[in-house]
Amino acid sequence: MVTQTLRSADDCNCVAVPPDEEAYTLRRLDLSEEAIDAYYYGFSNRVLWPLCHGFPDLIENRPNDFEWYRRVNEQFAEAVSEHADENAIVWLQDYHLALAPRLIQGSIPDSTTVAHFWHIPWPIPETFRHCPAGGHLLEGLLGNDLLGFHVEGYADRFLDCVDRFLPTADVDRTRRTIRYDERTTRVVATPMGVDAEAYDSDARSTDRDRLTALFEEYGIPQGTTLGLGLDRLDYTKGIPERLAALERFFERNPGWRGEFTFVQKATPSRTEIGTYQQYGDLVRSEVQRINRRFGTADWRPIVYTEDVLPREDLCTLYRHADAMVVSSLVDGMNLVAQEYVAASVDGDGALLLSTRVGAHERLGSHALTIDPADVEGVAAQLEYALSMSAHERQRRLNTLRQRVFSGDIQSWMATQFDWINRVHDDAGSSDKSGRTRRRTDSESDSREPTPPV
Ligand code: ADQ
Repeated sequence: MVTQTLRSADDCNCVAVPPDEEAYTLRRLDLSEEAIDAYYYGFSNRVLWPLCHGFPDLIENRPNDFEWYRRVNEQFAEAVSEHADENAIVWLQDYHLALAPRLIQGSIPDSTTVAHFWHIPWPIPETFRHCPAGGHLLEGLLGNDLLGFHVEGYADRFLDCVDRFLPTADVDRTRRTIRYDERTTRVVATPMGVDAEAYDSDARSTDRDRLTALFEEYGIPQGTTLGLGLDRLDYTKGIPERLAALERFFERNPGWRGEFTFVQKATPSRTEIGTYQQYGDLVRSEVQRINRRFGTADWRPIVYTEDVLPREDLCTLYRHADAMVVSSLVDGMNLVAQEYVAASVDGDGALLLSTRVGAHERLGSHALTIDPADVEGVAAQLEYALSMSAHERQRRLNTLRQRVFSGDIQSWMATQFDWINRVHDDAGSSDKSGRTRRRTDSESDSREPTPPV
């Protein structure tokens, strides 16, 4: 939760951050264990996460979870209303706060703008109908003046769901606006990028000796060709599918045994939830099985680690990985793919990228596209990646790097705030009950913010 005009209070729940710069004030909200279990591990991650990623079978609709989700959203909304002054901008992040926008609008000055960025996909109506309290969720989100998604497809699906499940809403698909309960919400697609300059410069300052040390630490033969996967341990990331493709790759290419090592860095996530525990168990046992099948006394095909990696190590691996595999089954955007490209400063990497991630819209034409469910196809693309000429690697990466740099995190912020300012100005030209003041030609709808590249 970020508000533009935060007053610092002396109560102990406010803290200036980052500690050495004190750029803004963070207000912490206390949540009980029960609230965290039901709100975070419950409705957010047992209902909304699987729903939005198109896994309705994984939805666990436990009693009281939605009620806690509502209560915690109220808690956030109350906290915001204590800080949101006239003309403030409230910028909400993600699926944990779907009810907050409407609650906030009811308790802040009319001149305040409420915007929200939804970091994960939005499902098709046939999936959304499985959402418990789906109508409340849509109503909550239509408390926003601006609602952002990574890609146009998610924005369009949101409009589809509103159209279908809130019959009294007036959906304008051309302008991507929704008029509901005397309020207008503008829906936009603004793909998120990474801090490309920072990954570039951090990768440039890595030391080849660090790679040698990492190889030693993880028992990787020096000089081996390196593949890389880096993900949260989440069932959307397609890790077992990636492992199956690696197994097929080593079956098809005995010559690569001992010569190619795949490092899979996985970060345990939401481990309170059974589905995640089972997923972690499956990934670990598949790694062991494949390593038993192909490994030798001095070489393992897959080096699996759940270690927390310092940024220097992360950048070392990104820079020196000959192939990075992003095989998500569904992924709102996927920042890892963009970080890899930004850190590939020598122009000799290769990115295998699932067609099912938001980042594919920006990078798909020059990455090596994969369907994560097609084991044979992914194995073949990996063969291709490892046999690509230096010229082709460089040519593909040049374009990928241009796109990652021109659509970086700074440009995403600028685009978000262009839109926020625009809806703020539009709201100024009509009061919140919808009475529109006459606008001059220069304020017309042609004022589109610069689209992200
Ligand atoms: P995530 O699902 O978490 O994000 P992703 O976009 O790849 O997925 O971002 C993960 C981030 O965590 C990356 O910045 C990565 O570098 C970092 N990370 C992961 N493991 C790490 C480790 N061991 N050490 C250091 N850093 C690590 C959600 C959505 C995505 C969407 C983002 C942003 O699921 O689709 O792209 O939000 O909107």
